Amino acid sequence: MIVKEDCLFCKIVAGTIPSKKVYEDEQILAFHDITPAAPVHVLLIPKKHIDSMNEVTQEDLPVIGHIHGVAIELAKELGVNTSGYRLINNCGPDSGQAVQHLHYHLLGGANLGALTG
Ligand code: D5M
Repeated sequence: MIVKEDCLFCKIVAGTIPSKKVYEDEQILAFHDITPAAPVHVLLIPKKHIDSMNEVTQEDLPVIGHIHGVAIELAKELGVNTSGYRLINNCGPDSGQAVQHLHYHLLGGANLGALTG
């Protein structure tokens, strides 16, 4: 497993920084965001350290698909599948990516507004 020593989310994966886990398996972890932007705000990450979407390789694509599948299941479990939700990845400076470990935000539980227009 690729781990980056000074990475916040690698420390969450290792358990040296606590998190409120909602899902975990060998490949991925999902936990509540510490500064929720919506009533439901969960982060889904690969356990393998990947800096951002830009560093995703062909061999990482199955885990990206797996994250997507688990996000669909968590949306059901957290009761937002019918009301609606958003799955977001921030990549790079213009997106506001603050943590350099690939992650997806699952947001719901309120009207999130239009992303554009
Ligand atoms: O989003 C990074 C997200 O990471 C941001 O919404 C806060 C969240 N965050 C930061 N530290 C923690 C800890 N310790 N637990 C849970 N969530 C955390 P970005 O897309 O990089 O802007």
